[in-house]
Amino acid sequence: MSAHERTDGSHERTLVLVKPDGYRRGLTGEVLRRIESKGYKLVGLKVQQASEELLQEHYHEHRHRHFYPALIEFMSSGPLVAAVVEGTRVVDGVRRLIGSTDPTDAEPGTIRGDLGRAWGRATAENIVHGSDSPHSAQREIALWFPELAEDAMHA
Ligand code: DAT
Ligand code: MG
Repeated sequence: MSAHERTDGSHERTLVLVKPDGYRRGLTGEVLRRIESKGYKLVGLKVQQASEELLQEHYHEHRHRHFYPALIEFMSSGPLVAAVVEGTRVVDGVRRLIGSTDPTDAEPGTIRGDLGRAWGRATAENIVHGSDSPHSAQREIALWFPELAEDAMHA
């Protein structure tokens, strides 16, 4: 956590992934548009094919869940877009923009509610990931953007 976060929280950061389904469907711009239009700032952005090793680290907490093998396969199924987004209370704010995990249940108005649906597969394909806490965000940013994690440590 940087000195700025301790005082006013304006430098809070979160990790966003436009998952392979979102990227394939051409929804990257729409997802980022919603996040930017809300007023948050993009501070890191890249397209990449994630390695299984990276995805296993990223989803470590889910490694014993029934959907885990399908989740890793899905997340490996094509390029995705990784972004670091900054702003006061951005972790919570982005989670609210994204909506709940199951895209059928996600409220209309949210990214998953408006753009996602169930496809009857073993893992939910729900377009986007957002870190679930500032602690998770720090861990995930270090995985996906080691160059920015370095910045934060020196800030
Ligand atoms: P979220 O992505 O909303 O933070 P999570 O961290 O609990 O949700 O799970 C990670 C991903 O795993 C989620 O985006 C989709 C998939 N997933 C989670 N729970 C699932 C379930 N019960 N059935 C199928 N896929 C699931
Ligand atoms: Mg999660």
